Amino acid sequence: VSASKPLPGYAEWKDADSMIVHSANTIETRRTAFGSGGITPLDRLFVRNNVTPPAAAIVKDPDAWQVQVDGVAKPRSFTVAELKTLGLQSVAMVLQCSGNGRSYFPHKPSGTQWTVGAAGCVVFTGVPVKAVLEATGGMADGMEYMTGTGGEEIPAGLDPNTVMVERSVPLSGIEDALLAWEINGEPIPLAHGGPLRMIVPGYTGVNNVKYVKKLAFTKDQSPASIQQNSYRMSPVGVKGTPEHDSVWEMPPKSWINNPYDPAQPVKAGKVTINGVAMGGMSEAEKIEVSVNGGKDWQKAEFIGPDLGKYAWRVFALTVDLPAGEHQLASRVTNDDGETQPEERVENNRGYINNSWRDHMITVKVA
Ligand code: MSS
Repeated sequence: VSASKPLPGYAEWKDADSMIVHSANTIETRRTAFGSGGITPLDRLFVRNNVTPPAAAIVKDPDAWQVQVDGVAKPRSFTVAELKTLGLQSVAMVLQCSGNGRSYFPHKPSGTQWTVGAAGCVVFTGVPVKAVLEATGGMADGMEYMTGTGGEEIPAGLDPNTVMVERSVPLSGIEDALLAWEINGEPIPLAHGGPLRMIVPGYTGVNNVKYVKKLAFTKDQSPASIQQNSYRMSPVGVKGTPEHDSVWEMPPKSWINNPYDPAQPVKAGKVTINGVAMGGMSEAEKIEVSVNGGKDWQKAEFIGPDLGKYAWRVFALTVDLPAGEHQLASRVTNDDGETQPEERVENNRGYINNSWRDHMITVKVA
């Protein structure tokens, strides 16, 4: 069990034993704590804030929270109570930080050294963005992006572009996007972006703007530094700029969660290996496991309910493991025929690591 700091106040309701607290704004789920039911319990879900979250008072009366909608025929603001009259949809989806798996990059990118636990699978409920568009007379002409602005206060005297959490996604992201007020059936707590969050299923964590106070359809991407320079796939050693691809859609990825606990020796004989597999932008279709470091692969089974293309699925495979050391790996293929690669895509800040080799684990069987 690696060293962990105390949970910060806004997240003190988390299950401390299940979390690795890197800092007050970066809290990861332990690899042993995902469970095998497919949905991540809220008290074990990771937290990542780029800046200090707003005061807890904003979730006291969630229905009163207001969001301004711009870049439409009839711009206006809505309370959450009003949004609740416009439509209802739920989506089970992987919420995963762009930097999940960063600690496996050999060049030691700056940023939180996440292993596998800056991810979870949760159910968001809210109103489809398409219904909000309908209620506002449709998108204004010439818009190319959906831009969400976080509700954090900008400290006086600072250039807002350097601090604000404002993210733009291409219009294709709208299809399944929500303005959500519930997570796993509960009002979204402050830690996860209540009272209202912009949800773009299939896109990395940062594109799911918490405490969203403005939803705008825009010609250009946000001028905020978090859009222009951060979350860009720039080469190692090169600072991100708008010329580099923005971190948006997630690729297929899987990893094994059990057997993993270094404190729990595995007994020789039958062992049930299990983990999670996500397809990214299409359904996880096939999952394979290797018990010899990726030399041979065998098909594992998805277990439990299929919660749709944006969710992850738990997989399991029972094998016979003799005494000795074994390297266990998994690799998923999605419905578009895209297979999780052996190698990561190198990039300066260590985003989107889906290398099966980096996520491989070594178990000692006695
Ligand atoms: N939003 C806001 N408003 N703010 C902040 O800071 N962050 C991001 C998202 N959103 C933020 C937001 C990130 S970055 C992430 S991951 C996510 O969120 C997380 O979530 P949770 O709930 O888990 O905490 Mo990376 O890509």
